[in-house]
Amino acid sequence: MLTLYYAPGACSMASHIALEETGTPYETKVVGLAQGEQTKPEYLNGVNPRGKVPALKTDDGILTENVAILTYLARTFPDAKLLPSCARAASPPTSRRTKT
Ligand SMILES: N[C@@H](CCC(=O)N[C@@H](CS)C(=O)NCC(=O)O)C(=O)O
Repeated sequence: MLTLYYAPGACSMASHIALEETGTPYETKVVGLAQGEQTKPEYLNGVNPRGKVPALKTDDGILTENVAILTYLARTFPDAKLLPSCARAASPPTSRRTKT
C-alpha cells in the first residue's frame, strides 16, 4: 500500500489531493515540520535525505518531489485522468520540427 508523508498546509497538499483522486487505498504519516521531524535521522535516512515533504512510499521504493509523485500517480492510475489524454500516452509526444 502507498504511504504519503505529508504536513498539513504544506506543498505536500498537491500530492495528497492527487492521491485521493486516484481512489486507491493509502496510508498517511504526518511529519511535524514545526517540531523538526523532517530533520530526524529516521526521516533523513529512511524517507527523504533532503528533509522535505512530500514523500511517497511505494512497493518499488520512495519517491520525493511533488512533480515526480504527481507524474507517478497519473501514470500508475490512468483511470483517474490526472493528465490530459496526449500526456497519458505511453510514450511522450515527439517534438515538432519547424522549418527555418
Ligand atoms: N520541490 C519540492 C519542495 C518540497 C518542500 O520544500 N517542502 C517543504 C514544505 S512545502 C518542506 O518539507 N519543508 C521542510 C523544511 O525545509 O525543513 C516539492 O515540490 O516536493
